Amino acid sequence: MEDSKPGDAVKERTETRKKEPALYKVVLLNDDYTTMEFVVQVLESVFQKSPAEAYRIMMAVHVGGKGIAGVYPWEVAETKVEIVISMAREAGFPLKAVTEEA
Ligand code: TYC
Repeated sequence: MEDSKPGDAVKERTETRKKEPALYKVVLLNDDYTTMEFVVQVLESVFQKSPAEAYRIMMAVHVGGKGIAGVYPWEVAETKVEIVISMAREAGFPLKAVTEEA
């Protein structure tokens, strides 16, 4: 059998590629319409943040455009995004949340 042939390197890379990341960030995005109070309430109720930490994260998003609400396994992160979006739409706010690889 020959030592190597085209495709071998690709096959090796495929078999040894890194696993999918286990954890995902839930990222809140800033907007001009969602109230600060609502974002703090979401951070306390959905992400179990203390009032002080919730305020700190909200202000980081307000000033910097985005911020991390928490880091979770994929299904938990996706569910929290859905909860945030549905709470926001229910309250009439355009607040956005997305997941990112941690
Ligand atoms: N920028 C908003 C305001 O001034 C507050 C806000 C903070 C909105 C964080 C969204 O993810 C957000 N009312």
